[in-house]
Amino acid sequence: MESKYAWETIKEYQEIKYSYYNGVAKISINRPHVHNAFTPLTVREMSEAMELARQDERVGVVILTGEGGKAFCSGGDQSVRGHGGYVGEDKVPRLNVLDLQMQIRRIPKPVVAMVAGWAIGGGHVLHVVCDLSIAAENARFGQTGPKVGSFDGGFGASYLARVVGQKKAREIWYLCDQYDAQDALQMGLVNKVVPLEKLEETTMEWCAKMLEKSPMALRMLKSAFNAELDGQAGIQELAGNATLLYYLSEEAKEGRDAFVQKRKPDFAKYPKFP
Ligand code: S0N
Repeated sequence: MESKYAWETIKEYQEIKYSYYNGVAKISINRPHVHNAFTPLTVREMSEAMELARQDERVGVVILTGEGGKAFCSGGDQSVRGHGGYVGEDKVPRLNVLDLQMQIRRIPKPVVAMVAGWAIGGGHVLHVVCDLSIAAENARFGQTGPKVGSFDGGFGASYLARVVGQKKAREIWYLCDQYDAQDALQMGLVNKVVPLEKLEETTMEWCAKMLEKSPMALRMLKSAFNAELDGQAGIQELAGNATLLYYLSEEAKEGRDAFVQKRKPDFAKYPKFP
């Protein structure tokens, strides 16, 4: 489907597209012939693009999606699944999608899954770990692990259970059924369902709303939502943001300046809030 937005290609990749428009970075899996199943290379490219989006100061929101309108992502490419992971040109088996999941959670900007068609297996987990999911009416969701000899006991199980509840998450994994967009909306698995032809427009409208908001407030909220679930690693992320804010203060700069100027710091002038 033609986009009405003038997406600028930031970098050419083999298995994904990475583009930018108006504060939004779009990472799109470009393997529609296999419903956007991922190989180690797909994941490596997505990972690099996610890092580029993180470092790009123009980017406030990231969209994760798949090309073709028939699939968001159908998980790991079963044709290259080898002994201990997915095998790329270097013949090394990898489960590198787990690192990408962490990146999606850690990037201090909202990540929106724009889901048309299949979001299945490891592809389903990718949308689950995104901050928000907007689905087209043709979207279909599900896990296939126990059917095809795999499982994701990390975010794919525990975070899914936080999103839809324990009973529903167990049903999704144990039965390997497929759920339509309305089912997904009802169980809180997606934020909104729209006709396919409105998917990109609605996603961009949601992005525009977030881009109007305070980036620091969104950043703090994302790390706060994560902290509640991620234990010590979550606290580290939230605390890192607290340090960032403290570094911006005159009080913290006084400590730095005093050290550089080889004098005693004067912290007395800073307020001691009740
Ligand atoms: C999505 C399904 C239900 C769509 O069915 P439909 O519409 O009948 O289309 P098909 O004819 O089946 O598919 C069209 C073509 O696309 C190929 N294809 C589809 N999915 C894949 C895939 N995942 N890998 C390779 N090829 C795929 C079809 O073969 C077909 O090709 P042609 O036309 O040549 O015949 C249906 O396609 C389906 O069920 N797909 C498989 C879904 C699946 O089981 N995915 C894998 C699930 N497992 C994972 O994702 C692993 C999870 C994971 O990655 C992970 C988790 C935790 C820890 C580590 C890992 C890790 O492994 O990295």
